[in-house]
Amino acid sequence: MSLRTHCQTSGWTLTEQDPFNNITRTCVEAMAAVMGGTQSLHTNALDEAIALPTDFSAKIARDNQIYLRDEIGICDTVDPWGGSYYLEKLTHDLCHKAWEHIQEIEELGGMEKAIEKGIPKMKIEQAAARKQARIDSKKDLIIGLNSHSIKDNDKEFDLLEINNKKVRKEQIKRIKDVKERRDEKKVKLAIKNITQACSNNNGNLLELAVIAAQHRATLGEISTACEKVFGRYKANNQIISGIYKLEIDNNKSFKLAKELSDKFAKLNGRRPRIMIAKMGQDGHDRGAKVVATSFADLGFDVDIAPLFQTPEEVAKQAFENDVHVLGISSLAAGHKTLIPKLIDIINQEENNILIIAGGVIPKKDYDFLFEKGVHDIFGPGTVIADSAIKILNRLLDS
Ligand code: B12
Repeated sequence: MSLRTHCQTSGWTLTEQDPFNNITRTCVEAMAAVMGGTQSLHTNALDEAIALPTDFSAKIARDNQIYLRDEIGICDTVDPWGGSYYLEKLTHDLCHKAWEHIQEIEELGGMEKAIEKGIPKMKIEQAAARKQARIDSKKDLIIGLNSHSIKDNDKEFDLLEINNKKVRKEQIKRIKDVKERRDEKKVKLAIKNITQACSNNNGNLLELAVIAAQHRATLGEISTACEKVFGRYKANNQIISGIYKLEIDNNKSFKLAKELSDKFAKLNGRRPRIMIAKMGQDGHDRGAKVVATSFADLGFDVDIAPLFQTPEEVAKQAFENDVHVLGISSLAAGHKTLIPKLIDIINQEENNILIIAGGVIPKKDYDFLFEKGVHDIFGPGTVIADSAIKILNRLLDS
């Protein structure tokens, strides 16, 4: 049987600025997937960097596929690029680069060992920092963001808004209903079998998890059954340094931000200290990591909190570390509930902590957050050195 693949166009390439350009980006990426022979395709919506898609934006995304199939006739040819020297060369280079990575992992003793040592994570973070610096310094152009951008690019269209509190209530009710209807004895036994298999190091955990799920055990119960033996994986949060700086060194904003952070250090006897945190179920850490490593290169002392924190945990760490700035990176739409809660806790003690937010936060929510006490918000496409300049000026003014 030939290799069957599903492809999704990139969400990362899509911008908050000039969002209608995203339709073109998605179309080109979809075309590449089809030309590469994919059997199944997901096309992203134009509001990707703003919120979850609406019916309006999802239809345009879907129509991109129909357009390629029915108007362009792209599916009529089995291998439209067959025989292209250039494409063969690209494929060849890609395979060889991938093979180098595979060899490196093998030498480390396999993927499990490599993950334990934090190697794949570090490489991803290095690549992300390099890419961010290339965008920030305009070495890589993104139309509507760092090239051909217009001032008034906030075209109005409807955004999907989810009522988090309502969804939470509904989900809790659903779980309660499921628990009331299931056979508790069977669930307990299935869960016990998982824990036992973990501690005896025998049995097929996937099979046992499927059985537990069939008896309506929840994902939380299944993973807790394993956690009892294995503990919970804690990512090693090291901050890589030097990568952002290396790519952007000569940039005007970078230099100014560095000068301001040096000035702050001189005046205060210690470097500006920022803590980057993520709260709730939001696991999008690329932005938080990129910001952390870039701020370190800009002369900040940077603390990075573990993922999935509660507002209480974040506030505690911020006080303990005596930070000047608390930067919340929020991409999973928890900003209207988690950030105000955090600010309430922070305000219970006397402090001068500057609260900053970043990530996927729709513009229409900015005023709400400012009213709650957020000082600045930096959305997708932020040039990191520029955000640092703004933050440092605030610190120096206060
Ligand atoms: C990459 C990505 C993922 C990756 C994340 C990998 C990782 N380790 O980070 C994967 C594939 C795992 C993923 C999973 C999911 N994702 Co996702 N993801 C994205 C995507 C495409 C890009 C995010 C990104 O990395 N951008 C690049 C970084 C560098 O940018 P950034 O974080 O915005 O940071 C910049 C600025 O915002 C700012 N900034 C950010 N934080 C801070 C902090 C400070 C202090 C400062 C100064 C600046 C600053 O500076 C940065 C540099 O410019 C976004 C859409 C988008 N284009 O934004 C969706 C998106 C965030 N994902 C979304 C969703 C729904 C999910 C899933 C729930 C999907 C699912 N059903 O499973 C899961 C959730 C996983 C989880 N537990 O959280 C939604 C969230 C919807 C919403 N907010 O309403 C989005 C918006 C897509 C969409 N429109 O539907 N995702």
